[in-house]
Amino acid sequence: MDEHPPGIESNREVIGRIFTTVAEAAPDIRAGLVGRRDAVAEENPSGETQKAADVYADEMLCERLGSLSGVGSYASEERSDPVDTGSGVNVCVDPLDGSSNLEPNATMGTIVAVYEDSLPASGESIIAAAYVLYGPITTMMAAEDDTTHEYRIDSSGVGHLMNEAVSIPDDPTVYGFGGRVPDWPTAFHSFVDTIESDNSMKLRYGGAMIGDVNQIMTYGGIFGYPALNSAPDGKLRAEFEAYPVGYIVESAGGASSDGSQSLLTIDITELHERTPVYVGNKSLVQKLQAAVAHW
Ligand code: P6P
Repeated sequence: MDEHPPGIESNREVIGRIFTTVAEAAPDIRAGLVGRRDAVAEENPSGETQKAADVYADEMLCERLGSLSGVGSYASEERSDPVDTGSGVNVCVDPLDGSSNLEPNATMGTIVAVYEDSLPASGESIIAAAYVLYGPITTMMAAEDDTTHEYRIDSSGVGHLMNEAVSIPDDPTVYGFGGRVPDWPTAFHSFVDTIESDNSMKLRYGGAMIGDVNQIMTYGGIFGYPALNSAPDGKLRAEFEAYPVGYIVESAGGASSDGSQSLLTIDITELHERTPVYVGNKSLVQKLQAAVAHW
């Protein structure tokens, strides 16, 4: 039970409104993908080509989340700086994760993170996170109070509980790692070799973090976008991808790492800062850390 002075909204109430708003937006984002596969002239702050669908989802979520009572700022992968929207928690969004999957009609997602601290916030100030997965059906993993629940989102944007208190399966069976294999550091390559020598493990990599992480949440295993020889910080953004997914996976009994520590304990100084990302079963993340700690 939230104990707070009358009239001062609890974070729980604001988080509930944020999750409901993201669920309600999901069918509209999904419907808006049609006819928005083309690239636009601009690049996002990470230097990546923006698709019309990225801009569409970002503008919708900025308007809907930014207008909520209790949301103090809106930031996204598609914008250089946060938008001041009043007072309260700070919302960071990857509006359309994996938009390069739009042309081949593969999975994509929306990621949302809620921080108490001002931006750029550390992972330790995250108080809630969720991702929407645009797959054969639309689902949402939502985590707060260190617990993750899974919902089916219907065509009206209403969430229906599918899996209460999600727990990653104890016996891992899938793995997937980003980046080009020749660009993997030797120690990481050796770790992947040990994974591949285990005949209970199968490769699952779809090119959109949310689709690949949802494989891990469903079947157990490990996903990573590693530090690369050409990019020691990897590709994924801490504020918009690593912290929220790390929080969701850890709240489901899994582990996250940047190669040496939980993603939630790494500090950032820039809003769009990147970090290596590994998430999955604790046993596999521990083996990963042992393998890459000395490279
Ligand atoms: P690559 C999508 O662009 C993304 O940010 C993540 O969703 C995904 O895990 C990664 O990049 C895929 O990168 O190099 O395999 O195309």
